[in-house]
Amino acid sequence: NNTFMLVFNLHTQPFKKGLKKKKKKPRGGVERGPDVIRAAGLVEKLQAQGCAVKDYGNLSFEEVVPDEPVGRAKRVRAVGGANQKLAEAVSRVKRDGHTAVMLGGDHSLAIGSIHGHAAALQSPLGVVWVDAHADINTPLTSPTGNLHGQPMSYLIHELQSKIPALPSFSWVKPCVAAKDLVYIGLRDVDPEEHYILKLLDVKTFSMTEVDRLGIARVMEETCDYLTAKVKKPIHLSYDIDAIDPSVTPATGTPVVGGLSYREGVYITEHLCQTGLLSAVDMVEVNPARGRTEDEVQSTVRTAVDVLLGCFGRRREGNHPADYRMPEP
Ligand code: B3U
Ligand code: MN
Ligand code: MN
Repeated sequence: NNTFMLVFNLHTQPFKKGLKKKKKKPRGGVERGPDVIRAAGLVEKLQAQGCAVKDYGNLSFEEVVPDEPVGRAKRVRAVGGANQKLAEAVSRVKRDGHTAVMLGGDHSLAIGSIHGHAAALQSPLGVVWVDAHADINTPLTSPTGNLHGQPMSYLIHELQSKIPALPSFSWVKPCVAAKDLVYIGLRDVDPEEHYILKLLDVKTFSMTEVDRLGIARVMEETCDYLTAKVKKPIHLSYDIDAIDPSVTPATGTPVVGGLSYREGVYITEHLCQTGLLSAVDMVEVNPARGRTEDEVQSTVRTAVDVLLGCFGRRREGNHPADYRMPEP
């Protein structure tokens, strides 16, 4: 049960000046996610449940100046270069046979994370994308130009003819088939993204399906769908904004009507039991977006619990396999 942890603290949106001014104490942006998740005891808690953990620390990235928008796409060179570095690191961890955990940072890190994961495997990958958003805009459909709304578009084979050449992105090769992707938690999808999802017949469990089927059925169907032919290793890309903002408010783009804490954790308990979980991203925890310390703590604690669920924690209780009762 080896957990090897990688951290990626890239943020694609510059820290907003207006936000900074309003706050008495600026607390940093989404790049501080990994450190607050560590401070909440992630490593120690994983070790306590029997995982061997190596914290690789924060990957460091050079600021690219200038990094002028390409069309509407922002911070392309910085994000491209940083993801190339991340992909190589993830590949190494996977080739050594470990499970990789990537802490964000924003969801653009999935480009390097999934790319590196796929490169290390000789077989195809299944991707479970848990998010309020589909993050499948191409640079040309994106209404915002934010790369964290686009990562899946770079990775899907079927979209390649729609992706323009971007500086620092030439290393990115599509590595996921549309049929090997499942979304859970969607409720804020752009019209262009909805078109793409329908065009490619991507499997989606929006909040409507979570309401209709219940999370247990959603997870059964997700795993049946991904493993119907062959048991593929699973990459879980978990955006904390999939969970309802009443539970995880400290995130960049909260959307009402999300997963409950219990549904959010159930997803990981179920995936863990398949034995196929091969890499996990935990992204978009942004301590600066919590209005109170309680909001930050609730968000961070939930992110930690989601990750613990990925590595064997069960709510029924847990005990080590070698536990022996004390004899009188
Ligand atoms: N779909 C919009 C909004 C968005 C996506 N992901 C987040 N926000 N976090 C976009 O920018 O592509
Ligand atoms: Mn996302
Ligand atoms: Mn999101």
